[in-house]
Amino acid sequence: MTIFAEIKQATMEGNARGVTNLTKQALEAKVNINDIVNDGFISAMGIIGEKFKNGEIYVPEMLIAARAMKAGLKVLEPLLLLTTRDYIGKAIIGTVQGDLHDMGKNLVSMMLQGAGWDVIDLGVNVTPEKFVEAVVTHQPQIVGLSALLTTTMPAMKLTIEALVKAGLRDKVKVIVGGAPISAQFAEEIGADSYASDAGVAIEIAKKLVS
Ligand code: B1M
Repeated sequence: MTIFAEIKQATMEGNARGVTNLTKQALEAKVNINDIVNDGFISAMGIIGEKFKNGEIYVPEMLIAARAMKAGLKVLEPLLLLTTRDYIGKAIIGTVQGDLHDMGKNLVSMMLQGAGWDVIDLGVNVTPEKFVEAVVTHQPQIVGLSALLTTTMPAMKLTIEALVKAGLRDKVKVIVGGAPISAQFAEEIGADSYASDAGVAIEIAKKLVS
């Protein structure tokens, strides 16, 4: 079994200690961090999501797997946050109202910081009003919205509408992302861009302000 397969297995089993140790081992072996994230954590979450959909596991198992992934991300965090580039700008990020999924958002947040952004992370279940308030307070160039549920996708639209209503829409670039989101949906709701993953979000954020 490769180290990535071992990380994936331990994540699916919700073995946080195992994930921590294996992630440390992988770093010592100088493997690519993106491979740990994609082939280990995200791949595990894909299978967990499928099992949940098929009724093979329930919310507690999904939560335990998520905690194991969090433990692994904690090991990677110092490296992801390590800024190797010059300051680019300020970004606000949050998971939209009604949605509690935060791992993709956290990954985007960490990678933005690592790429030279000052990131204000508003957390999960963020109301449109809270996004507006944060834009007024922090004056970012980028607003990042994350949603993992089809039922919370409309909250992205409501957030953009709240920015329009507050007269702030042309002061920021809005990036949306999350498993159910698409480029077409981004266009429909008036976002500036859609990012399929954290790496793409970093590239797009830079392009949008340059
Ligand atoms: Co939930 N959940 N969940 N869940 N959960 C999904 C999303 C689901 C697809 C599972 C399934 O049925 N197959 C399903 C949604 C179905 C749908 O809407 N079509 C689902 C459901 C139904 C639910 C509940 C309703 C279950 C219930 O209670 N009956 C409930 C809702 C709670 C709520 O939010 N109100 C719920 C709860 C939970 C837990 C709390 C148990 C837990 C979350 C823990 C946490 O986040 N702290 C959880 C988990 C773990 C999942 C799955 C298994 C994994 C999500 C994850 O962390 N992936 C998920 C299945 C799946 O996604 N395959 C599922 C890893 C993460 C790194 O990937 O977030 O996709 P992701 O981020 C990616 C990209 O999407 C992108 O970049 C990242 C990769 O680099 N990205 C962005 C994300 N945000 C971005 C923002 C950007 C740019 C890119 O710019 C700003």
